[in-house]
Amino acid sequence: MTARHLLTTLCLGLGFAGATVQAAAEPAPYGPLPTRQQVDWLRMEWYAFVHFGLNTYTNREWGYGDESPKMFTPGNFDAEKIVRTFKDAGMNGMIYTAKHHDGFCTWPTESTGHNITQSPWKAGQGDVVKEFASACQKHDFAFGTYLSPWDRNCAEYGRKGYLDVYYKQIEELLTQYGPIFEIWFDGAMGGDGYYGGARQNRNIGKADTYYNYEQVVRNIRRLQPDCIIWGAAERGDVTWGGSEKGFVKYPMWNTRGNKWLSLEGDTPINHRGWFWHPGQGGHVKSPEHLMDVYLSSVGRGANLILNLAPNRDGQLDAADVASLEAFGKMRKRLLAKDYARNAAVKASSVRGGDARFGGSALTDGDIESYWCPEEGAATPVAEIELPEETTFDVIRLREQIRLGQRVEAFQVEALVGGQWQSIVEPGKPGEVETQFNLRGGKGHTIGNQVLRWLKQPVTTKRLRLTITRSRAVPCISEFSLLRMPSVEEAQTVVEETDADKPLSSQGWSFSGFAAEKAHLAFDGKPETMWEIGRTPSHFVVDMKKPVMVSGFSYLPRQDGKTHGMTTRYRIELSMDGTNWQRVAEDEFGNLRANPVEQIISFPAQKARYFRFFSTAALDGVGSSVAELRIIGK
Ligand code: FUL
Repeated sequence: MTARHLLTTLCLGLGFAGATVQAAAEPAPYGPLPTRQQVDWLRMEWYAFVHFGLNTYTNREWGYGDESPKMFTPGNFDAEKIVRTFKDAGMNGMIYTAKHHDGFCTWPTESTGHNITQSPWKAGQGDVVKEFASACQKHDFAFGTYLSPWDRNCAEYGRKGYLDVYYKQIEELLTQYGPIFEIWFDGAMGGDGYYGGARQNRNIGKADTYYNYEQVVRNIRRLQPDCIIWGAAERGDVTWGGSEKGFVKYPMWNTRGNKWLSLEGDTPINHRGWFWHPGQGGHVKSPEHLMDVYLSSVGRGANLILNLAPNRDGQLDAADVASLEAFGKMRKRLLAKDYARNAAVKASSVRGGDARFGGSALTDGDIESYWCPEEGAATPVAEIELPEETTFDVIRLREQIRLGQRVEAFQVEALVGGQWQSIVEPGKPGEVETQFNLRGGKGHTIGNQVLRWLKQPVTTKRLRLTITRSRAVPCISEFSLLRMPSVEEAQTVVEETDADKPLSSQGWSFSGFAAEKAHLAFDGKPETMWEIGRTPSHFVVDMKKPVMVSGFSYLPRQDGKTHGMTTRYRIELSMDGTNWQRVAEDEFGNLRANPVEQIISFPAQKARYFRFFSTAALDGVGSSVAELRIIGK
């Protein structure tokens, strides 16, 4: 790092704090911490719930347990089509009710005869769990399952005998269908039911004791350590959001007692209920309502599970799908452009004066880096300066939850007409939002993320974020400015997105082998090349500032010759040009026959320097690159 660069970094990172150069240690974790799995889970944001079983055929929400499996005849069930619908909408997984309270198992279980082998569908050879699990795996989509503890069919329910049945079911689901990202242990317990013909009311007492959730959780951790456990009398990782309307209360703490326990907001997309019901078409929730649900679950720091129920034919309801698609587009459009990205930030206080904890972490798009003031800084302020006057109406903040949840209240102000105006009022102790997000909500907790929809759009160049109350020194990873689209706007193509794209090479410099020719690989002209008479060889690109790099493209020579085409490459990234990290290494196959652009992506990483190695090439000793593009944002 040159002296000038060091100075620039410090000025940007520390702003008016002024500081000496020293490395400060990360702040000590505070309170209960999430597991790695809980952090990964929170980043999934939202996924689908699928209620589909015998209730689909009886127009009921809870089956009694005496329904005939013969009714289950979803002639046009197409798991892949359903999964694609979810994925296209931007969802990140699905959870299927493998067994609901009626006890009907939709996979060929050995635990009970009341299962799918008794259904005429696929001549008793069907397995809904398997079809969903395989479709999810094929489409790289997370798959989870709901297995009702309450079983109104089983004769042994309420007695010890049922536990063997239930544990067997858990084991089958967790060992025969690949990775399960989440398993639901519903809270509805005991009551009247068929119970093998007894038609009784069965009370199980304390669910935690009867099901022995302690042991259940231990078994699941053994079978699938990455599986998130929902419910299980709060012995799991996640618990109920508190309403089946989809919102969670705000402020929202992921900490309950001395445990990290996140919330999941759950709701069906259709007002008629969790299962499909005849004539439900007119009862679908509107895309605007779904946005409210989203802002009031994900936007309060929880996750959202949104139910879509297949009909008797096995297909999703057209009206449900239309609303999901419209909402999915709104969400994508909302998140597509962060108007604060790369904005300059001056922080009133920075931990140990270390640029690593400087304010610029708020706008760097890197969810891991964070702004951290000095311990004891009472109400630290980060001032954000946008390159130009910008209009927005949604503010998003994220905490670095790896270190625990800390912030109790924050305020956002904007400089409008020379006056500082409060656009998110700081929350006061005791205030609670108990319903859907109302525009103009206050700034309480942050957690994984908080989305605040302003009363009206604001146009400004300068903003101020103040952490007004925090349980420990705040660690804020992101500050974003977004714009809420209307349903209609969201239908149109998103033009300005923050999606990864080839970066402009303007101002970049090069070093390494034949460095003077390296710019020819970035000039947009395939006929001019970086070329060198040796392999392995490499060149280094200095992008002049850290960017998030997530891939690159390589265009082999297009002049009809093949020698020098790189057949093995390696990519390394660095922040300082000295310490390198390998991010990709592989082969470019079939270039001789088909010398087309090769596009490679890897997990996004912040870097200022990019190093391209040609470690093997075609026909001889040399290497060449007609065009290379670095992809990122
Ligand atoms: C509840 C159940 O009783 C409902 O039928 C539904 O499955 C919902 C997701 O959970 O507790």
